Amino acid sequence: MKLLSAPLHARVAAQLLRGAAASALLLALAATARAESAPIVLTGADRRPATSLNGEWGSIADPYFSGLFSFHHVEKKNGWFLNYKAKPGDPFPTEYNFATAPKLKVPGDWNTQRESLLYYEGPMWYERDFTYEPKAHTHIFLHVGAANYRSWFWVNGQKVCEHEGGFTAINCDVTQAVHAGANFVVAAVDNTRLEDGVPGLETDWWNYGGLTREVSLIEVPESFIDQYDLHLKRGEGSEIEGWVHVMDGQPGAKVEVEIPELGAQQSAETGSDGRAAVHFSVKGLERWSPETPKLYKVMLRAGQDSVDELMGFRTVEARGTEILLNGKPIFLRGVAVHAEAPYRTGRAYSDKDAETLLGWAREMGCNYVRLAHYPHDETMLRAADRMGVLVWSENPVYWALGFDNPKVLAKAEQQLDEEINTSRNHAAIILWSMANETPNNAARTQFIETLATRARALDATRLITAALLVRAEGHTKIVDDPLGEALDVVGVNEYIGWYEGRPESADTTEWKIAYEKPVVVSEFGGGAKAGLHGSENERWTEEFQANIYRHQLPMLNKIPQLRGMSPWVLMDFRSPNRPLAGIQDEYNRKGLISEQGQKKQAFYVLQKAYKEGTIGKAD
Ligand code: GCB
Repeated sequence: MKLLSAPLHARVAAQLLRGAAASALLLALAATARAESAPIVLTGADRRPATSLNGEWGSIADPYFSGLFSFHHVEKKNGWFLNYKAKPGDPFPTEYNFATAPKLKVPGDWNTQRESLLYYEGPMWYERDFTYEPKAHTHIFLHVGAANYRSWFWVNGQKVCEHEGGFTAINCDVTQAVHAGANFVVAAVDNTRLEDGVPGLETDWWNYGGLTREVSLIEVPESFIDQYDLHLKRGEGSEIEGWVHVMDGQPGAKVEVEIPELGAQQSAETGSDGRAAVHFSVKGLERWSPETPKLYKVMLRAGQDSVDELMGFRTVEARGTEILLNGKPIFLRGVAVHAEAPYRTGRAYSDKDAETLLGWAREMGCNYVRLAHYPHDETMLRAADRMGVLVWSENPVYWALGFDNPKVLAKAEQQLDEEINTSRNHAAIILWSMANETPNNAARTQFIETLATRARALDATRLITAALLVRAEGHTKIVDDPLGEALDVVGVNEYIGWYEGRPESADTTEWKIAYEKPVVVSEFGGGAKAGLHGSENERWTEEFQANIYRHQLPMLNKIPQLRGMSPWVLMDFRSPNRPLAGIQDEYNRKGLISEQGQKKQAFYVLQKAYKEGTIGKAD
């Protein structure tokens, strides 16, 4: 864990800077004494009081990377973040000005905010002014829900941190950079796809760039709770266990956990690693489940710091070919969901987006969603907790990556750590997915096994999965990818009736699955343009898509270890891989609902099966 204390000279520089106008001299001083540090994970950041920095930010597209390169290669002389406002007497003309530059809304991708940016891939510079009154003896974090894909941040010209990965939160310590009074923050966000990125060069979704999730300042005491993990212990009883970590505290610091509604209170002390182990029994606990998504207020305290959480308690485990929720077998009636905003398109970020998407899933009879193909935001996970929808959460290891490149593994590990450490207190999440549809070779298997081992070490309370490809021998589908060994639940993607064969081919398909483990068919489906009608033999009609579902469901029902499914996909979503004019128009049309909310016939086929319990073993 990285210590947050900045070197003394940085603290002095920051004090000098507090309240001072941003002059070139001070900025240069700040640049040499900058307190740049790696971002940290803050569990439950959204539960803390915050100063919002959402709203309109000045924005400058930088397709030639001039702003970044001038920072990195020209001795910090002319970086766009340093003199963003022209001043009389400047020795050179300032050819940009954030104050008069076009605005972009934060949160939000840039692609859907300005027509000229729909296909833009490259760096975008963002700037926003804010006033602030820092309190003494605090840490101030710049909290960025997500910035796709790489990002760099400066406060008052002082670099505070950088980050890679487009779907996990960033918390930069800006304590040394923020002054009392007027301040400004500059962010450079670059969505250039990278060969050694995670994900890599090709995905089947739009590469939405920008500050796609909420941005705020979070102030915490000097010593504070950064991460915690509280969960119900597996078994019959009602024992809550876990830990609370205190950053920058002394060993032996007192930590308290209280659940007022259960009259439960527990104290513990931190060890030399800053962690306090917690273990206590509660009486009268109502377990969280899709039928009873009970959430409790949980108060965490350490010294001056406190966090008020809202948490559900449940257990999940795999036994033989069963998935047990609270000790009882469950069938996952699901659907896959992209973080695509309903009605307006673009990257989803709001409560309303989450409630619309999960509301549709609920309406269809789902108790589960596969949140594809990357970690979704806190609003989605909070909504899933509240609405009682079980979640498969996924690391963006997608299709072919540089599996033999240790740099790529390090990036995947970092994103996995951030995902688990941020989201581990959501009762809704039951599955951590390591990857989607990866090629079966030794380097890939080792790469993902490494991730699975890491995920288990971080969180032994959930199940590990991945969506595997299937191979075929005649009419038989074979699931024997060696990666299955490393999984608790085997995810299987197949597209019978769409990419292969006819919908009726499903009737004669047999399945051979090498693993006596629960199987979730994590994808199947086909495309249809909402409102396009015709015969069930005509591709792209709603009838064709519905027919795929009518033949898939009885076939899937014959797989003995089938414990769930999440057909592809709840709603149509933008993808540059889908250019067919008049039909796709750069949308993947496998949605059961269009991006404008029109339900297609297949929605009702699946709804009927889910509601009447004709699919899977009843739970
Ligand atoms: C898949 C991928 C998913 C695609 C889908 C499709 O197998 O996992 O990301 O969007 O197929 O529509 O082809």
